[in-house]
Amino acid sequence: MVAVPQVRAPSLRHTSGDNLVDETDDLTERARKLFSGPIDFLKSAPGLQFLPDPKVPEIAFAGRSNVGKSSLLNALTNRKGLARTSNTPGRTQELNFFDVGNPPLIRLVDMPGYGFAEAPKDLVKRWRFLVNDYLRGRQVLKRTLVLVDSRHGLKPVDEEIMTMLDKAAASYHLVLTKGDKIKPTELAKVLERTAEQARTHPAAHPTIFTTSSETASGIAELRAAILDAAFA
Ligand SMILES: Nc1nc2c(ncn2[C@@H]2O[C@H](COP(=O)(O)OP(=O)(O)OP(=O)(O)O)[C@@H](O)[C@H]2O)c(=O)[nH]1
Ligand SMILES: [Mg+2]
Repeated sequence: MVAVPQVRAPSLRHTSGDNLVDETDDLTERARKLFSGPIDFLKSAPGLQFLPDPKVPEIAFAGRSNVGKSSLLNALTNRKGLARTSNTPGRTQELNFFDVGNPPLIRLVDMPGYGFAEAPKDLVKRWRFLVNDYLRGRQVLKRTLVLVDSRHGLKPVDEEIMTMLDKAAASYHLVLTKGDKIKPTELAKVLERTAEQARTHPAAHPTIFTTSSETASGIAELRAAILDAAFA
């Protein structure tokens, strides 16, 4: 077993004259600050043997191909081209690690999508094993974000990965993506239905996020949840 050093959230206390002043205790504000600081691509891992040292809390982005994982990572970090996005499913092919903070306080992990039928079968299998093994076995993984296209809601392949995470007791947030693509009334219905379905999954966090990487709706809230999960 690898010993994981204790990592603390950045202290936002600073001295003003001789006084120690609390700048803010607000999680959203702390998350905003952290995510507007240095964020760097660390490495791509095509296999488990290439993972970085497990010394920093990690948050993973999982979900079907083209659901918007890389776009969400870019929106959260306010950097357009940090993670590579594409209209063509299958853009992200390895586990990509991004350091938030310098020295890093949190690592974001962009992953290949699952359920991508057009890719060669052995490639899909390899991605699936890599993603599943990482999600099930990574000790510093503090939370997984399971992204779901808000236009479609949960598909059988989403439920499959949720069940896999349930069995591994690996806690996850469902995140409805591309909220700008449907009407708010529709989005509310999908959210309600998804929450109902999530209740049967023990590792699903009760809070479900609705986001848009286009309009940045829901992004500040998700940043706060990431910071919270990383240091819970
Ligand atoms: N309108 C809108 N489009 C989005 C949003 N998020 C992603 N997209 C688009 O959806 C497509 C796929 O986005 P990606 O971020 O590459 O999706 P991915 O899940 O990383 O895909 P893979 O790496 O192939 O698994 C791109 O054309 C994005 O511009 C969103 O919130 N709103
Ligand atoms: Mg991607």
